[in-house]
Amino acid sequence: MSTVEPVTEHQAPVSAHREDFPILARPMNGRPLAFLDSAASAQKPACVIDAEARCYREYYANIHRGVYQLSQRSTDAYEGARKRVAELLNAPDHREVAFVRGTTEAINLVAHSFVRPQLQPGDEILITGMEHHSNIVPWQLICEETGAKLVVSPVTDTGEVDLEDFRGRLGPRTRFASIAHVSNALGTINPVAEMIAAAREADVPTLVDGAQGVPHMAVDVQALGCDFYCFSGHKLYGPSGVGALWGRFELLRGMRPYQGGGEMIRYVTFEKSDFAPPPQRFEAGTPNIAGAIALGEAVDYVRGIGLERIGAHEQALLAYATERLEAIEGLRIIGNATHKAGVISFVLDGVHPHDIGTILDQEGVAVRAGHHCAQPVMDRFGVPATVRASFGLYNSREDVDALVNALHRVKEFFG
Ligand code: C6P
Repeated sequence: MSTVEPVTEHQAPVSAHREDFPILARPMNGRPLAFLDSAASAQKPACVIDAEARCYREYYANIHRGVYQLSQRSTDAYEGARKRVAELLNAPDHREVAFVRGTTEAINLVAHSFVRPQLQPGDEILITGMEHHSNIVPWQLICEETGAKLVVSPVTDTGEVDLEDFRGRLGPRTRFASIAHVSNALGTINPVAEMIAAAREADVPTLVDGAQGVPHMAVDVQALGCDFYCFSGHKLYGPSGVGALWGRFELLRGMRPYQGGGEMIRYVTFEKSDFAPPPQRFEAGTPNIAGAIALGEAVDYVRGIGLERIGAHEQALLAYATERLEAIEGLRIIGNATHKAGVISFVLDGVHPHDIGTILDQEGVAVRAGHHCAQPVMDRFGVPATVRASFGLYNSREDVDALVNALHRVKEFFG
């Protein structure tokens, strides 16, 4: 497998940003906290926490409604956050970004507003075998309602998509393809640009689930060529309960609203309502105003450090962790793709992942143990669950060392 790369001077300062995260200064069971669960949700830097608090303390009011100054200030900050998200994704137009609760809501929105109205019995939706439940269940629901079929391109033994297989499953009945940028359970970085190109050749629109992509790499939706891209704020060092859906304007403009309510209309009578243009059409009701503003701050924060630098730092950690974990007898890494983000899933002979997670916690090491909301991936690899260590910009080799030392304690404990 990978050899250990020295952490270069260029990469070293990234983990120094640990100091930006107040929670990481708090000991866990008397030890420095080794937080290795950023794929579930990342910790928040002080600037993000402060941005949300500042909104509530200094200028909070409902947006798009008030003529008074506070409301105008909130509206400007909220719309400013939308522009930041558009820049993060290199979207051509900020009106193509709708704030949603997160990746899950974004996928449901596209499923119900874009895909479902087009589906006929026998039509197909294509996904891969490594999707998170959020990119499986919404499609199953609309397939059940319409008689369409969910088609799955299986995962290889190394935890990768087989591009030829994926291409081969794009047929005349395929109406949509929805694919993870990065697998949350395996860490695999999918060749999404090639997959999207194949779908475009077959005239099939695409959505990329970027929940695990955006925190680890620079994303350019124009270069990718997809039709929709979505992510969750809480995995990008922003608040929970807010995320973004990007979609091509010409598609968004033709889509029915996902929910009805205030703010998404132009004119309402009891006979008929006229809908607002995107993105307001998809933001019914009062949104997570302070959360969206704080997400804008998180975007500035990661862009200030540089997503390429964050990605390189995590790659170095991944290589180091892979080498150290592989040296542990009885430990098996699940997911050995050539291109991986900072996510390592593994099992240890004779010890249930939940027991491992509990002992690691006692040693101050936070990991996720379970099926990671990706049960088909567990089935594919014949395991009920895995332990998953995932990296953020604040992690360092010390965190990996703490994980490895704690795993030796697990082995001692279980004999
Ligand atoms: N994965 C994990 O521990 P939400 O919950 O809407 O913010 O994100 C859902 C989601 C969708 N796609 C992928 C690839 C994901 O990883 C996630 C969230 C977390 O892996 C929580 S289950």
